Amino acid sequence: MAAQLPLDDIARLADLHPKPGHIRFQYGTAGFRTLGSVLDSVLFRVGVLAGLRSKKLDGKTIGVMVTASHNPEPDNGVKLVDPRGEMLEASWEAHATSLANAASTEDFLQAVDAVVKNAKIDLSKPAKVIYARDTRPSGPSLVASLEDGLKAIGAETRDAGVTTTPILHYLVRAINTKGTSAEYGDDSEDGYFKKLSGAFKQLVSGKPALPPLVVDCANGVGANAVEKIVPYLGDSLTFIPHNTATATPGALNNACGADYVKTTQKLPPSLANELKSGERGCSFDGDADRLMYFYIDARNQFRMLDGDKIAALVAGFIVELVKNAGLEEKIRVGIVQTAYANGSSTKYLADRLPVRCVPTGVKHLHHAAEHFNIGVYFEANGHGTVLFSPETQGTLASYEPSTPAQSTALKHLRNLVQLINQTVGDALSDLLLVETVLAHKSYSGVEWDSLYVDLPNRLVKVLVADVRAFQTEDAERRLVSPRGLQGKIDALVKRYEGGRSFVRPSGTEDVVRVYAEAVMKSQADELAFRVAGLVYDETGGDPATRPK
Ligand code: G16
Repeated sequence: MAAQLPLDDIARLADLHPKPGHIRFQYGTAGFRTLGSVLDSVLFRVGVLAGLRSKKLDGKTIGVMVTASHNPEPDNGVKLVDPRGEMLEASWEAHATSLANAASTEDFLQAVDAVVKNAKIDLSKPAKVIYARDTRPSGPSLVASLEDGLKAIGAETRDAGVTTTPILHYLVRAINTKGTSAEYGDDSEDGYFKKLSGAFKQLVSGKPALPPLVVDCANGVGANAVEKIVPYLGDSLTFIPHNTATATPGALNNACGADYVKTTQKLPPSLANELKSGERGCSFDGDADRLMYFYIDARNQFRMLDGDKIAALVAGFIVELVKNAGLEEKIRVGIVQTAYANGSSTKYLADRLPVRCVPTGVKHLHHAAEHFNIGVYFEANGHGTVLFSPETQGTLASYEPSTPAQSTALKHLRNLVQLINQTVGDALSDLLLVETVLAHKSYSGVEWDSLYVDLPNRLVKVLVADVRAFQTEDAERRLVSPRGLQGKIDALVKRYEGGRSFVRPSGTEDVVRVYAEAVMKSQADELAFRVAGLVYDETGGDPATRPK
């Protein structure tokens, strides 16, 4: 007889985690994300879903990360990680949303049954799930709800404890590739730190040591990762960690971290006296999957080096290595960006490499990057990585260089494959990548920054009555609804030299985002606020939240 769902177990435990009646949950850009206090039922149901996903994939291990990343401390969230360490396959997002919104236990059982039937899940298969959480105060109780869900579906579980999102992604891939030709690394934090630090030390060996690096850990879980990797790095790199108060209530992402730096285009106040002219630093976000760099220029001004600048730095370095290795004809390097990429970065990169624009969200960038032999993807917010296709990794492994220069470049490329966390954006791995390039090029922030000059830009949020009224096309560069609004934006943009602006609904917050750029800062600011005004006037909202 075919295996059946353990309906009694599921029902009994589901009764302990009722859905709040008034909320509709949506599996969005980065999973479910909202106030931690309303997520109990969602976590239970995600536990059940993770078990089903594993069964569907023949017992491969699925990851579950409990985090709300850059969002404020009271928020929390949860996302699923597929066996290769990637974001959950898009077709399962609808299953996640339907399970999360079932009104009662009975409805939930029906929704689970529908997923089993729709996805043709063989329930006799094993279910294996690994999970982790960031440092948010709501984490422990949400993990307990998740564990109930995993128990209800009978999953075999592994608790990875408090760790970064990219380490959880790494662990998922390491577990699922163990003993195969695609083995990714030892499935432990120790394995992760050894892999990254080993490759980094090889890459910078013989190069003059860079000055110590100030790291703003956003008072989040990245602080733990930075502390742990220090002994592995030895004297190859010195960190000066800041904002490491993971246990201080309210400190997480508060006036610090990658999102603060990107959105305010300012140094976190806590670093005000830390950096002198010419010195560089960087910021992680709350779960350490984003990285922003910055430095203080000769006039003592803060200068930001965002995801676009990281993409330009890294892509240039990789292209050079590919050429020096004599692999230009075999390996095609490409870039993936979103509409948020600064117009100057797109121009700089498109003059040198193929560039693709996709909608916001790592899953979109990641999949587009897989189409290149080496795909470099970074969102302007600092979320990104580099993917080496399996064929390219094979080419790098088997290629026989004909000169010492080719041999050196090849060795560096092979080490980059080890250094870079290819499952997802990883602040720590990306930091080591950036430091590698700076060491090779003998660049300070100044030379790096001068690759191209950013167009002044501004990002603002608008609180509207219904975010779902906003729909986009053309990789989120144009609105299709509310009808008529895009025409008004176009008319406004035309009046600004070098003007560009777009409007999109956030997938992680209940807001609409407005981006604008122009040749002058005052014009970029004005354009952003005028477009925000159009959005506000079109849809209405709480007058207290009118963009100022
Ligand atoms: C998540 C996604 C990113 C996205 C960001 C903001 O990041 O993984 O791809 O850029 O949200 O998305 P939105 O503008 O739709 O709110 P994170 O670091 O919060 O997980």
